[in-house]
Amino acid sequence: SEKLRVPEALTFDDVLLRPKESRVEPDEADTATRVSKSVELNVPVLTAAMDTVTESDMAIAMARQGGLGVLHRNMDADEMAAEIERVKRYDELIIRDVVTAHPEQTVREVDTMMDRKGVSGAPVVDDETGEVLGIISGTDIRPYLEVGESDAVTEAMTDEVITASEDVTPREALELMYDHKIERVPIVDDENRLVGLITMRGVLKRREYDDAARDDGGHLRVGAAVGPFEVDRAEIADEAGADVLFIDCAHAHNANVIDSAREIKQTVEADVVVGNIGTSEAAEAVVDFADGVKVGIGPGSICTTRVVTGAGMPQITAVSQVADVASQHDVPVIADGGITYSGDAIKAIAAGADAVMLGSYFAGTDEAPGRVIQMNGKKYKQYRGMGSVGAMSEGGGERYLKEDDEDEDYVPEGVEAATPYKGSLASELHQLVGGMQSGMGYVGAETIPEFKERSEFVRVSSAGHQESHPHDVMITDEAPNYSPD
Ligand code: RVP
Repeated sequence: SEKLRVPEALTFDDVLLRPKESRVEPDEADTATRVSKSVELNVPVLTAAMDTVTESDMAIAMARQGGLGVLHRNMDADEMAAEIERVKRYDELIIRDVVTAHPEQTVREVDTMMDRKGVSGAPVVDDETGEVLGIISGTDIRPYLEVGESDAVTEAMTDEVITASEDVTPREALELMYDHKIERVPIVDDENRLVGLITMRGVLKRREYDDAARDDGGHLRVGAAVGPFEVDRAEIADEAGADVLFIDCAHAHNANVIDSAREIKQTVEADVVVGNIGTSEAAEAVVDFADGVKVGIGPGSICTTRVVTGAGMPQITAVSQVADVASQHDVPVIADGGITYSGDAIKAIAAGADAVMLGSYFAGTDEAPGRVIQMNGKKYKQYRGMGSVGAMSEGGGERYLKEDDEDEDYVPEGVEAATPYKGSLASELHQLVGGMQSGMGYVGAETIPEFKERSEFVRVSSAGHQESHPHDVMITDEAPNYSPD
């Protein structure tokens, strides 16, 4: 019958990248990409908007490493705003909460105060006007402690202060500090009033993260999930400084969802990524306004959508169908869910994605919410679907909820689970991205766009799949990037 003439859809394990001639060494492969029209990343990886994966700690760690964390929405809009602001303020170049000394204090008092606050220097500020009168450091104080500890701090301070204005760049600040052999530069307004402080330590600390995802003002980037009908939350998150809003819906190819997403897009300054979708028609329906699209109908490790509803789309086919349409409109594509190994992540990019989103891969790291649990001498962390009973009853589940559901009437589309404890996000991400770069090496591509162009798949049989994994041996030592299913 016509009904049974069905197209085939493929997923990660059905395909492999065909090796090609190459001159590319893996560590030369450049992973820079775009997640949405105006947000570029050096690392093409996002953490899932799930309450066991991404809160501000994860978002900070991800942005520092060059990726992007997407805050979950199982919290009210004000809490979300506070989380966004925490990420935005985190690696700030200019310290706003400055420890200051005051002219009427003695050298001894200032020394004690600096000791207590754990700083090695402080601007001396006029209480009335807020003007910077001088700057005092441990080195200035030391000689006075012997002979004049009750002298006024104004005796000991340096009064020719090198200051800068708020628009100073990290580089300029560092040059000022080197040129004048100083360790801190007060930031002042037009009337020489203190507004902040830049320290040598602060500038050098930021340098450790030279791949970090930062906005034009130098603040870490952060994404936030908003329900398709949560216009208020979208406005609040936007106001708080979120760089990208992710319309968080299990099936975004829905006329009401799309109308509302369009309205949100018109209201906010942030980029708006619409998802999830899994077909070319769904992509057609949103590419005229979306700043990015997110793909994944049922591939997630904790997701039961396909078994509960009978609907879904194997992820490699879903990504390539969406990407065929999105790429024609210059709309970036994010492949969300189902990625177990670094090889899956780079296959998603070969299928047409610009970046990948992962949940289970990172849920076991220190930066994910929740504590470490011990079972039978092994360490785990909790990981649950946002459509699981546990997550829905705590509020986040509108994504999977029918309007008049009561607690006990939930028809969940996710499960609650535990995942092995994995240590730091940085080392997990290093393995993931390293494996992806090696994949680029096998295909001979130096950049993500080139890789998307050049990569080809071969189809794998179940015998081929078995051959791919370690076989006919007993693994004796755990590899940092492989554990048997
Ligand atoms: P994974 O990386 O395979 O663990 O998948 C994570 C993705 O699964 C999320 O980004 C989200 O799209 C999806 N998800 C989250 N909750 C549920 C559910 O309860 N069904 N699915």
